[in-house]
Amino acid sequence: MDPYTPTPADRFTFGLWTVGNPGRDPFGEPTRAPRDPTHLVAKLAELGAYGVNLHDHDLVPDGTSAAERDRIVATFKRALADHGLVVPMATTNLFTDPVFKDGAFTSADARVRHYAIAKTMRSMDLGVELGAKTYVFWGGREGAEVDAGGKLIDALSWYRDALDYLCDYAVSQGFELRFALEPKPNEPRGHAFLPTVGSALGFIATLQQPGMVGVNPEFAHETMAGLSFTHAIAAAIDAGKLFHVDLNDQVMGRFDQDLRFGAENLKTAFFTVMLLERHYDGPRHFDAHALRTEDEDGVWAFAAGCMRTYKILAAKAARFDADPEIQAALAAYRADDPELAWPPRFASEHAEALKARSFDLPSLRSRGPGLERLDQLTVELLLGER
Ligand code: GLT
Ligand code: MN
Ligand code: MN
Repeated sequence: MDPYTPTPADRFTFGLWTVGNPGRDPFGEPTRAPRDPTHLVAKLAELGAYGVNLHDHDLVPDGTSAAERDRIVATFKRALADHGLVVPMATTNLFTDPVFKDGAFTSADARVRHYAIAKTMRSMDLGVELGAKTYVFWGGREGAEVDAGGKLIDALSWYRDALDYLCDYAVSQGFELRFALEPKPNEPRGHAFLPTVGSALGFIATLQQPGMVGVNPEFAHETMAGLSFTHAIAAAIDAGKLFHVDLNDQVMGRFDQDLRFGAENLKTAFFTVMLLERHYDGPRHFDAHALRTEDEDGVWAFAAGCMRTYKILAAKAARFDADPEIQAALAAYRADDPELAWPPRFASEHAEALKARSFDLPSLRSRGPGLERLDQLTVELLLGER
């Protein structure tokens, strides 16, 4: 069998909104017909995916009666069971309904803030009913264009109050849910609140139950902010907060493109996969969609491509670890000194001795660490020459 054919053991997931994306953009009508969630489940299973994620409104349109909701959910559950797919993550659509035009948890209107919390609780109930263990918060409309509204500080505290409330709700229901905040710098708002992984990590520490809350970094979003996605997930891993991940691709400085994973920044994708393979055991979620030019065949080529590229890069990462020349270059780069134990343990005598120590600065200044060669070896490995 082709070693790059995905299987559920790879834990690849897609959102209903990703493979179901009809190709609408702000300037043009949809280019593809809407597809039934049960059809998407069957196709994803056929391609070797592990699971499917959803917003409340991807499955149950807002305003659906309780009886109709139960019928839709039962049909969806049957499709999941028939095709062996799970729902590891769920989230709330707090951005499409015009009621959220100036924010959901951060709306200046307290009635909207309460409605957003109510909608989220109903959506959490649905997600948990379907088996979700991670609950994502992408604050699509949490932001501003007009700072004369004066809500910058209030908005953060309203956001905090809402998350604290929802943590309490999850605990009160006995839900085994972890929350994952998904940052984005802008779009659809001019300026989004919690624009980057770093800002979300700082904010989480201010919550009442910080242990329940982590991040869901998205490749495209950090890239839009001009930041490195690999560096962002490294920071999340270091903080013990990488609860979920949204893989896709993006040209820096553009609108949110949500391109096929690996379509644009292959090297960043490679180092991302390397970090994930070493430090992350959750689902690999592709939050991307086929280009608007594509028909349904293009959608499935896109989905298969995301997973296949991930697996190829994972195999390359294993090769990187096994390549003697690369490993020798790495060992040469990371210099140690037997006289200098790391981490240094503070003691007054140690500090005095360290201040008094003489370092061979001319040789440290002139040492070439070999990064050009190491990088070239990496490029050749990615190009299939090693
Ligand atoms: C929306 C957004 C994504 C979020 C999804 C979850 S919805 O498509 O562009 O980045 O992850 O709300
Ligand atoms: Mn995106
Ligand atoms: Mn996303």
